[in-house]
This record gives sequence, C-alpha cells and structure tokens, in this order.
Amino acid sequence: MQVNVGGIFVHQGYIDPSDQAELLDQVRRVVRAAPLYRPETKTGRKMSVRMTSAGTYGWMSDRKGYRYERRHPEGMEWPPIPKLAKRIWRDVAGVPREPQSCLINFYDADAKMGLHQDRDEADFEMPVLSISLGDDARFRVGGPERGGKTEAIWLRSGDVALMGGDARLNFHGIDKIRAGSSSLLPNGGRINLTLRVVD
Ligand code: MD3
Ligand code: FE
Repeated sequence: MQVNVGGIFVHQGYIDPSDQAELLDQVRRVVRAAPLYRPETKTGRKMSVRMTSAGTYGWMSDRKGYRYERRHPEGMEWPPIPKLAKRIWRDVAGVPREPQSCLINFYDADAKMGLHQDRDEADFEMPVLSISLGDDARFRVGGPERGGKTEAIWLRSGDVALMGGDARLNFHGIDKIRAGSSSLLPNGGRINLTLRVVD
C-alpha cells in the first residue's frame, strides 16, 4: 500500500521478508568493511544514531561540521552501495541518475534523530529514498519551516519512503523506536538506508 504523509510517499511493505534478509546481509558486508561510528556534532556531542555509508560519498558529522566525504573517518573508501538498494532506487525514485550515497543509520532502542532538513546535496530536484529494516520507528515530518505543524507515521521493516518534489526540504526526524517489534535483527534495533544523489 502507498500512503502520502506530508508530501512523502511511503510504500508500506514494499520489500518482502526474503529480500529484507538479503538486503540486511548486504548491509552487514558494508559494515564489516566500513564500521559503524557515532558522529559528533559541531559542539562535540555524540549523536545517538550510529552511522556508516556506502557509495562515492558518505555523509559525515564531526567538530568541523557536517558534509559529504569520499572516505570513512578511519581512512578507507566507502564500500559499494548494496545491489538490492540500487534496484529499489531504480524502481521507485523516478529519476535517471544513480544514487551516489547510501547512508546507513543504526538505531538502538533509545536512539533518536531530531527534526532537521537534508540540504547538503547540490540538486534538490533529486529525491531522497529511505529504506527501513528492523524495529518500527515513529517518523515525524513537518513543512519547510522550522516550528510548523508536524505529522507522524510509523515506519516498519520493508517500508520504502520517497521524499521528492515539494517535500524534499521538509523538516523530519525519528522520535521513537519500538524495541522488539521486528525479529529481522537478532539483537533488535533499526537500520535505515538513505539513498541520495549528492553532486
Ligand atoms: C523527509 N534519516 O539520515 S530517512 C537522515 O530514518 C534522516 O534514519 C531518517 O533523516 C532515518 O537524514 C529519516 C527519511 C528521510 C530522508 C530525507 C528526507 C526523510 C526526509 C528529506 C526530506 C523530507
Ligand atoms: Fe534527514
């Protein structure tokens, strides 16, 4: 089923359970080559979400600020974007370009992501695609101005969300994780893959 929340299209149950397991396997391969780390903000606070990336560019935050980088903080290039994630992009994104970045966010039961905009990319005509695996997450989306009205939707394992057009610069974040709601990850938690065209 497809639902529209605040201009974001959520394809619920888009990825069947066997493809979710295969994609998780591909994500594990990325994490083995480019380990998860906890980014710091400019003020030196650690984010609660752990991250790594695949593709030409990885999104990164540290005391110098946030930006895209071609290398992991430990110095290696980012591994290739998982094949299944690229296939989903081709089938859903509706643009002729390939994704250049796949940010992998790992949320444990207590992790959150505050409301923010994604505006570090060069071309806002290019959509952003999000793939959810593991525990349910309450995703909150507002408008293009901070402090406006927001709506929330629970994202579940296998859901694919497309943020394009007028919604591309909407504020969004993750409020809450429902621990134990999925058995995909043996130790629980949620993985979100965010695919983007960067340059
Ligand atoms: C709505 N991640 O990494 S992905 C992020 O679930 C991020 O990990 C969240 O926001 C997560 O930047 C949400 C969904 C998402 C991504 C980009 C958007 C939603 C968006 C851009 C505009 C509006
Ligand atoms: Fe975001």
